[in-house]
Amino acid sequence: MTNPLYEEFFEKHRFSEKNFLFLKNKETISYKDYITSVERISFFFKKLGLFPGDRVALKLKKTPIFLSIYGACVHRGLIFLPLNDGYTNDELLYYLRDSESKLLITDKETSSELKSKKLDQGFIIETIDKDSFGSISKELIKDISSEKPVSRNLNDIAAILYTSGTTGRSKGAMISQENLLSNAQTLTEYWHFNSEDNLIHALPIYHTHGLFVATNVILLSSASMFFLEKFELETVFNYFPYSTVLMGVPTFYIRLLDSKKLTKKIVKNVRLFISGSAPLTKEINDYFFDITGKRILERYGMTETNMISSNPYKGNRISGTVGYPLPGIKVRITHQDTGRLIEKGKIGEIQVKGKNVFCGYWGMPDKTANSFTVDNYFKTDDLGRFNKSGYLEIVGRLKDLIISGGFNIYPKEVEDVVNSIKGIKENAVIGVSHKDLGESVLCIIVKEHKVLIDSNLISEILRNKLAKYKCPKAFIFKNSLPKNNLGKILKNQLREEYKDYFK
Ligand code: MCA
Ligand code: AMP
Repeated sequence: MTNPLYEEFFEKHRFSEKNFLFLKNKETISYKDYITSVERISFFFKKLGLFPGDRVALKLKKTPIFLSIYGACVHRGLIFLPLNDGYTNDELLYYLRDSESKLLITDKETSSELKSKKLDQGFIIETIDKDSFGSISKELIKDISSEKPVSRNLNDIAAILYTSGTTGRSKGAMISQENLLSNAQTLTEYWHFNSEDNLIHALPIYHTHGLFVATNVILLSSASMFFLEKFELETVFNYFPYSTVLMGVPTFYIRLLDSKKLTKKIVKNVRLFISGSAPLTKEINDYFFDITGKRILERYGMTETNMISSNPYKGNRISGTVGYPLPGIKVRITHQDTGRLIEKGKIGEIQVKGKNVFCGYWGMPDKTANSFTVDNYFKTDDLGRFNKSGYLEIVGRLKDLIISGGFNIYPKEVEDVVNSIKGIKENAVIGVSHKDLGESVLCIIVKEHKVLIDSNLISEILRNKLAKYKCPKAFIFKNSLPKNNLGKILKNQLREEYKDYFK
């Protein structure tokens, strides 16, 4: 094979009239038309002078062209680098500079802003808007003779996905063709995907979940997707009778359960409900089962590892667990301090090894080395244990991380920005239980003496520096923060004190 990922996910659909995407306005995009746009964009990349291995960053709303650019990058051997469309310019520029991206594809507004502030140094900008207008749009209608995909092998990097960290800078996880292909093959088989499937795709496509889990599995199994811009409750209910699978974060299921429309009848044709990215409580899983008669299948993954474990397709799906390690993937539990293997049933750090595990952090060999054990297991920083039946349970995290509606927020990043505001002495950012989002962000602040600053002003400052989902939903002002003898803020104490804040 000359480009295994291209051949398995894209090439085979060249002549297929089957629908790949169903859009909200009743339009459809066939596989054949999709591959045509992939090849046209790939040709455009060639004309721009891009070479295999160059990084192509995207900051775009969720549209079909996003997926065409993904395919075009694989075709041309470029490294696909999708970014949250809600990032501020500060955040965006960090990723562009760190990855030394050659090209940014974004909307006209972002492009004009970067250009007017002369922030477009070191990379080309091309534009595409929600309605498909922009500098790339004319390329989509040009007739080009199709070219063969650039030769690549399984070890070549296909994508970089940034993940934040508890300390320091965000890290670009380098994901190879083999990482993507092996995981998609495993999931397709494990979850019984086939060409008859219609998936409701309501997730963002700049993360592993919506991009690699959902989209890659559909491409591999030649199935179709109802491609929604975002999770819209009413639209999801309208699609249920025509769908076979929903993939979502727990918030999707919480919102579905809040509606009287959720009945056994409406989900009759849906063969599989999958949840991941954040803990699904036993309560929600069991309640969903009571209402629909269908047991949500919970699975576990990470940007660095793709999917690690899953409850079984056939057999017992146990709520409160993330199932068995997927075929071909090794999962072990080790003592969080000594790193030694521990007895079955005891809690320790979850470590993972397999073809699914990424190749390291872009430009950060030390961080990469620190993330692996000597025998090459990836350290997840998640705490878990295997129960008596061999199901994995996630019981906590070693990392100071908040997961809000499936988005990861690292308190350190938010705290640093809050601390940079004049008049703020110190602050602590914590995750607090939230009915809709699972966890939500709360910021506890100590102001300098006699400073006049309120939560509205702080909120406004943060919104210019951080993507909205990272911004605290509430601020609390105190005279001091609880600390231990070494001066470390006692976050557990704060979490306990404010645990009912969003209730
Ligand atoms: C939106 N907002 C949020 C979130 N989403 N705030 C906190 N947490 C969130 N998750 C903010 C918006 O900025 C906005 O702020 C306000 O809430 C409402 O925005 P809206 O767009 O209406 O929100 P929504 O449509 O209700 O979105 C909630 C959502 C969405 C459906 C839960 O966040 C979502 O689709 N999450 C999925 C994330 C995901 O795919 N994660 C996978 C990561 P304002 O009102 O101030 O303007 S990959 C991963 O974790 C691993 C690999 C894995 O295992 O999958
Ligand atoms: P990300 O860095 O966005 O890839 O998020 C990965 C993290 O999400 C994991 O390390 C876990 O902490 C969390 N996660 C993913 N799936 C689940 C799940 N089913 N239950 C609990 N936590 C999960």
